[in-house]
Formats: sequence, C-alpha cells, structure tokens
Amino acid sequence: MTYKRNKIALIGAGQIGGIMALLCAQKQLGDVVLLDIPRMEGQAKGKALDIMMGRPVDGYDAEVTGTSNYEDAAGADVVIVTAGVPRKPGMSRADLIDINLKIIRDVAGNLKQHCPDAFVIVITNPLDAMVYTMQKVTGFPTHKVCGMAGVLDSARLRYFLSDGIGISARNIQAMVLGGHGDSMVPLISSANAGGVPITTLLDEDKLAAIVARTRKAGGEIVGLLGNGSAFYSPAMAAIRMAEAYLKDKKEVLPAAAYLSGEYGYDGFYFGVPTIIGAGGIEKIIETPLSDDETSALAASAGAVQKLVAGLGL
Ligand code: A3D
Repeated sequence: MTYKRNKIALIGAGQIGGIMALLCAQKQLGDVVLLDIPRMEGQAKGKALDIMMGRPVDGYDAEVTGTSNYEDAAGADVVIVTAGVPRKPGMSRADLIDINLKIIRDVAGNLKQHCPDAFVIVITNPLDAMVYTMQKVTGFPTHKVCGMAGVLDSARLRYFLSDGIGISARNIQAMVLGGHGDSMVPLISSANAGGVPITTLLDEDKLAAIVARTRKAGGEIVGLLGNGSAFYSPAMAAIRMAEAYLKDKKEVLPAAAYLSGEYGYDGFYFGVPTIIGAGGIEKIIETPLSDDETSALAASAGAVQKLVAGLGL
C-alpha cells in the first residue's frame, strides 16, 4: 500500500514561514517545502534542516525541505504565502502596499504555473489587497484563494475577553469581521463565554477598551518587538485554516473571502465567517449584526474597496 502525504508549500521562509513549517511537522499535516528568494535560500534550507533534526525528538515523519525553486513546490495541496515585508513601528499595514504588491505578483505568477490545484492562503499585508491580487493574477477559482486575518484577529479578541473575565480562552466564542486594518469589526453582540452572552460578564467600558485593544493588537506587538510583526499566533491561525482544508473539517472560521453579494457587497475580499473544508471556502455565512456593527462593517468595506481600487487590477 502506498501512502501519499499531503504537500504544503510555504512561500516566504521568514518568521511566520519557519513557525508554520514546524507546526506542519508537529501536526503531521504533510511534507513541507519552505521557499524563499535565491538570496535567502540558505535561511529556507537552514530552517528546514533544523526542523528535520528535531524528528527524532518529536517523532514526526514529515519531510521538510528548503528551496528557492518553484519546481520543488509543484503540485502542492496547500500554499501559504508570507512573502513580503512586515511592518516596522509607526507603519500602517497599508504602508507596505507598494513593495508587497510587486512580491505578490511575482509569487502569484509562479503559483499559477506550478501549483494550479492548491488551496492558497495569503498572509502578506495589506492582507485584503494582497489576497485580491493573488486571485486576479493566478486566475484561480475564488473559493480556492483566501486570506488569513480573521482567525488571528478573533483569537486576539477572544484572548482579551478571557483575560478580562478570568476564564479559559477556549470557552470564548467571538469573531472579528471586516478588513484587516484599524477598521476591523470585533463583534460583541454575538460574543459569548460557553453560551453566556459576553455583555453579561463584562461592563460596557471594559468591552469598549477590549474592542479598541483588539483593533490595535498587531501594532502593540510591532511596538514591543521593534523589528518585525507578530509571528507565532499568525502562524497558528493559518495552519488551523490549512488543517480544516486538508482534513475536510468544515470548520466555521473567519477568513478574507471573495464576496459575491454577501452582506450586500460584491467583487472584493473581506473578512467574513466561512466554512472551510475540502472544497476550500465552501460557504460564506451571513451572521446577524447589531446596527452599530452593520455601520462599522460598511466603513471597513469602504476602506478595503479604496485600497483595492488603488491596485489598478
Ligand atoms: P519576514 O520574517 O520578513 O518573512 C518574509 C519572508 O518573505 C522573508 O524571508 C523574505 O525573504 C521573503 N520574500 C520576500 N520576497 C519574496 C519573494 N518574491 N518570494 C518568496 N519569498 C519572498 O516577515 P513575517 O514572516 O514576519 O511576515 C510576513 C508577512 O506577513 C508580512 O507582510 C506581514 O505584514 C504579514 N503578516 C500578516 C498578518 C495577518 O494577520 C494578515 C499577521 C502577521 C504578519
């Protein structure tokens, strides 16, 4: 009997790429190809070899290889893209657009040629514009291209809520929708702890402070690190999405998905609740929103549409 492992290509072998490679191995998700530009091939190969040397310690079987050649990524089942530049203190995600747009165009051209059947998860910022570019340049079906932001932003909200109440973060169900920027929309009306509405557990002032901190959470990490942006939890969030696809879990996960009329919007990528399974983004779920949340989502959609209009695609 032959057993074929899944193949996961990680484009960008930097901070997030390296952690994702380790998570893929530890979770036995499949073989990993860690790809970077030729100048950084040593980093890709070095991280891959380092993870392989951990095989006897942790007992995983995955092959992890480093490369700068897209032929090594050919036929990948999942591709996760972090290629690009992260923020420095004082920068907004949108400030990265010029430099990262060129990089994503280059990556997309290569994926089109070598990984035509992959489920593609984009992480590079500014997320909503980069995932749009990825889909347009590859021409892949919209349900096979998505962006990771909602799982992370929601995890940040869930952590802050759990910390504020003093209970397990796993008990908190809460989602952040909209664009991955300062306009993101943390949903409080549906947030709950083990089914108990969050509004009965925290007062309005505390909730408002948590919403504000969630919106700036990425910047909080950028300020602390001083050289780069968050990488552990972004890596975990993207791997959760990859796992849902590879194992056909049909998980409800917020993702940057292509809208075709949902929530009253059309023709761009936006953070919404989705079902991720073997079909990729199998469905977009329309969840009830309060009036405030509806208008905040409209403002966020406006910000994303403006960003996307500037791409000239
Ligand atoms: P970093 O450690 O700099 O890694 C990026 C890697 O991309 C580097 O190793 C580069 O050499 C490589 N690279 C550059 N150009 C190319 C190319 N053309 N092809 C292949 N590889 C290339 O950054 P990071 O891993 O910390 O962050 C990566 C990206 O993710 C940045 O744009 C961040 O802003 C973004 N990010 C997004 C989120 C979201 O929630 C959406 C969270 C955290 C970071």
